[in-house]
Amino acid sequence: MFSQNSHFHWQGRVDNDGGRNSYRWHQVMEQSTRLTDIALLGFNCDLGVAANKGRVGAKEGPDAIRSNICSFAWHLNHSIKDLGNVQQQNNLEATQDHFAQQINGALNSSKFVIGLGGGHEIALASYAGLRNYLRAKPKAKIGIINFDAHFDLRKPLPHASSGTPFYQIAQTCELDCESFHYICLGVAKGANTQVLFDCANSLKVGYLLDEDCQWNTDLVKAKGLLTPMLQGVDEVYVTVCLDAFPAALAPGVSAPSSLGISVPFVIAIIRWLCEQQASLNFNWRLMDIAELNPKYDIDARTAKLAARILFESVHAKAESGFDHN
Ligand SMILES: [Mn+2]
Repeated sequence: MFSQNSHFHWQGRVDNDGGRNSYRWHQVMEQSTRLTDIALLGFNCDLGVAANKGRVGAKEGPDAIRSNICSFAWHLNHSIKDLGNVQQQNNLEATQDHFAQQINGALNSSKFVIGLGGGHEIALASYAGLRNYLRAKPKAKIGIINFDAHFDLRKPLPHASSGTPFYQIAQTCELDCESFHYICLGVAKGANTQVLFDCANSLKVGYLLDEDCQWNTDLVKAKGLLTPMLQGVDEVYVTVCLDAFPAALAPGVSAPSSLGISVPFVIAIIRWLCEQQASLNFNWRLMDIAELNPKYDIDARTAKLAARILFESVHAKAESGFDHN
């Protein structure tokens, strides 16, 4: 059935010059299910990428991210664990269901959970995991922030894929009589048909084009777009599709972008998001990083970028505190 234990061996450089102050990620990573502040969970799946006619290989993404964060310096006084990988089955829905269950469990045993993709079909599973976790708070509204070149709002016709998760979430919201709160930052006009823009508009999706996610001045626009959504939701789920970044920085993805969005833009928004949790009264406890395809990576550039985004997100959360409203 599903393999859950990661075979991954956390190892790397060891400096013996400062006790805990010389620690790196591999030295603090726990591989247990005990309560921790932070948890990692891998999604070894690219069935959605294959169904979307993308180049497959993203199922090897989670361990490539781990390999590249192993020797990052650990500056925090918090606990972190690795819950291993949910393995791909021959059926996309079954793999997503299992990942959703594991995310639900991870949210019960950690305050901040990061999913490591895997294709962007991870988003449907992450959202379902968070929704199930929040079952005790049935009225909790979830807002989604997606850094992505693509809306991923295709209809699952004939199949669900890595291009359909947010349409599927919108359908779930409709069935549950909930409103759909979704903002996509980094949309490449040439990579999304007019049908997808029309769909985004009819679902009241907020978005910025890639050309508007480049500079410090663009942060003002992004914050202006995000603030009303954040004021109206209780929970935020953040998903980073690595194809949002330029191919020079992120060649190892299923569908590379030429222009892409800027890395400092994304890090600045993540930090700002953490700072806003208390004043705008929402919780951010779940994120994922999707679409790393090591097969097409060059010198582990994309995996290093994913590791940096993971590092920055954990630091930003730690600075704002892991406790929730
Ligand atoms: Mn995507």
